[in-house]
Amino acid sequence: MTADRGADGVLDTGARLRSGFCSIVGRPNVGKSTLLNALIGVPLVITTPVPQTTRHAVRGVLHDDGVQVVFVDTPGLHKARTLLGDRLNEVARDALSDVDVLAFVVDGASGVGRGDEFVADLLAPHADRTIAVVNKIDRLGTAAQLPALDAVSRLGDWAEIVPVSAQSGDGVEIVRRLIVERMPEGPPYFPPDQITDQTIEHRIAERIREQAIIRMREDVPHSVAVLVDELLPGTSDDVTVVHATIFVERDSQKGIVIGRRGALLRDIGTDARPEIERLLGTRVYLELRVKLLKDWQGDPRALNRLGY
Ligand SMILES: Nc1nc2c(ncn2[C@@H]2O[C@H](COP(=O)(O)OP(=O)(O)O)[C@@H](O)[C@H]2O)c(=O)[nH]1
Ligand SMILES: [Mg+2]
Repeated sequence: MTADRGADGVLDTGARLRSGFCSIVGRPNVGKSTLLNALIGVPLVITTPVPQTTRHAVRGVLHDDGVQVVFVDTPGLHKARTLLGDRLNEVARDALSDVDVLAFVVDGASGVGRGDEFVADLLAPHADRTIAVVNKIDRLGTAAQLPALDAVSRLGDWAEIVPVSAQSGDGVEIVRRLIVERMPEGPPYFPPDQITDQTIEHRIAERIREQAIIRMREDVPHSVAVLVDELLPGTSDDVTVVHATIFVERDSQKGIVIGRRGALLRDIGTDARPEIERLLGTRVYLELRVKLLKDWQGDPRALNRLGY
């Protein structure tokens, strides 16, 4: 990851600055993306109840009084069943090396399981720079917290173990402070007004994908991918026209995403639009279409085209 540290000298104020990288890792659905949003205080990445929602190593930047932390949100580490799954694991594994701190997120409410042990084994060589974050404590009574912390402590020799609720914000400030403390001296990697390396097109596509997958059942969410085709100026200055395509893997899924008389597709657009308008700072005219990209999860060329 150090190879990407290309923005040296962006802000040469002469002051002694500290900066570094912190990867957020764990099995799927433990709350990694929710934690990233809480740590930087901006709803940067989508979070849903569907496992494997995150498909990229998204960087979210915390600017904190002379300290810059570049957080890397990662796909959940899991037993892959598809080529997409393999690539997601690869992305997450790559995020383990060359970072200053690792945040190992565990779902304290559902208990430690084999998925967590699998991740803990990968983290073992980095335990001394790993902060174990026991998440979802809002769903645990006080009495159940201690056993949860104990179970996580038995997974490895972690530098710290912190109970949090990424959703309510409880304990997040403690995690933020522990991470900020560990940042070495270094130049800022991003200008002060930039909070991510994601393009605007990608962020828009993610908002559409979020709205699509929360409406789908079973395996359909995993079959959905979204690309923004183009952003065009509208008829007036305060309107942007967004053309985007929702890809599915099987012909039968087209109808599922479109819904009866297009009702579902309309709902996806209606609910994604406010967030897209906030991102663009204009009103938005959203034109969505649904296309079949047959078996894309197992097709290297299709995966490349979709950016995975
Ligand atoms: N009760 C509770 N739910 C949470 C918390 N953090 C995340 N979640 C939920 O857990 C699910 C997965 O969260 P997400 O951040 O997408 O997990 P990821 O797959 O690890 O990135 C979502 O439905 C979140 O709303 C928490 O602190 N408490
Ligand atoms: Mg995620």
